[in-house]
Amino acid sequence: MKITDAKVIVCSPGRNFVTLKIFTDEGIYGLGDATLNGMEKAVVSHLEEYCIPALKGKDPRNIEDIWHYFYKGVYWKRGSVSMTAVSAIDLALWDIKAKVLGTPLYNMLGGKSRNKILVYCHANGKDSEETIDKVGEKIKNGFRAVRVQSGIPGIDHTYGVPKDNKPYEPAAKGLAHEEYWDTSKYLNFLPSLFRKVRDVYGENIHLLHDAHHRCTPIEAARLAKELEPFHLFWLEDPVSGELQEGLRLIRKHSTTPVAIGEVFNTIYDYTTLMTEQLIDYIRMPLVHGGGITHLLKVAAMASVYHIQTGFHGATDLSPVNLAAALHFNTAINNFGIQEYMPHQEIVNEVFKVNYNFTDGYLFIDDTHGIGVDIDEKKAAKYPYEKASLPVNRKTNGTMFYW
Ligand code: GCO
Ligand code: MG
Repeated sequence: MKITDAKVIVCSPGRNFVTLKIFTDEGIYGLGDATLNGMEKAVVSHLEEYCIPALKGKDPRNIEDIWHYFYKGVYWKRGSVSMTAVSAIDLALWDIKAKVLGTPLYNMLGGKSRNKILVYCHANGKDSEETIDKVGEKIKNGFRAVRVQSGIPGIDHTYGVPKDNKPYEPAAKGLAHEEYWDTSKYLNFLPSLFRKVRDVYGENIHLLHDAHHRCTPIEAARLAKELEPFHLFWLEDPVSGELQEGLRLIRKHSTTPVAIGEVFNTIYDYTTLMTEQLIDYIRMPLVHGGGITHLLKVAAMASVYHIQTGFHGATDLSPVNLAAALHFNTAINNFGIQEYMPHQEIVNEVFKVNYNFTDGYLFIDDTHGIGVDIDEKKAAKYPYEKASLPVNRKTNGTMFYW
């Protein structure tokens, strides 16, 4: 069996998606997600200029070898652009292999460890009151785990909260706009928000929160400690992703579980965090973390330390990634939770999906392969539109983490 060609499909049904389609001489093709929010064209060019020419003629069944060809074989390795490209290739190859063997992907990964995938959704409001109402709506819609983000008194615009009443979407059209941030206002506000949420809804719902990389280690330690009485399922990205040592200080002070890694790309970003048992959940998604091939290794190493998966699943990861993640989550033993930010309806015009949400869980059907298809004619109706993530400054103008 041979790879005859591959192409990159860029479309923007409400937001940008990059999809890799790999063709074989047996007429079977595979799909991979290659979306890197706000940096889409960098991945497109990496795939088109460097990866696709090298893929042609290779046997798509040799996934491990092809993975290492584009990882070990490449001198300038790692980094989000090249790892997103590697991930897309990997997903497409697993899709092809499962289609050739006539089975849903989870069967190739060890079969079913569970029948349904626990997910968490996002609730956000402009202030505590609205946020608490939104948590209630999510519980009513069947969710058993809710990420809680709220506008903060004295800060104009907060991560995770839309300006209008639309669903939250991280990137906005055009160039990056600037936001302003005040950590002390955030730290003073957040524990009181969670106290109110627990007072209203009790302990019978999982609560999560994303600090989105904005605390110093000691601030993060304070936050994790003060949130401890409210029993979070996890506190996400309490310190910026690149500062692994920062997690030590949080652990010293608190038992609030920690999730990290949506901006990580390889197992090497995790080794210290795992061996020192500094985290509880792996956030690195298939689409940016080397696909199935690499995440199988990350999950296996994590399992040794009783660390579970909780993959990133924002709207900027396409349905191809989400479906692949559901197969992965179905199969591995140390699955924890999956983030689920439902795509807008218009996305389902372009992507035919094989999962559905019922009562707090996502279910994946038995379509062979990853099970998602793309309608290229429909995709062509929605051409790429430049969009960017915001940049963030402290209120005194200093550049900060977004
Ligand atoms: C999350 C994330 C997202 C990211 C977004 C960036 O936990 O879901 O932090 O909201 O900010 O995916 O593109
Ligand atoms: Mg996050």
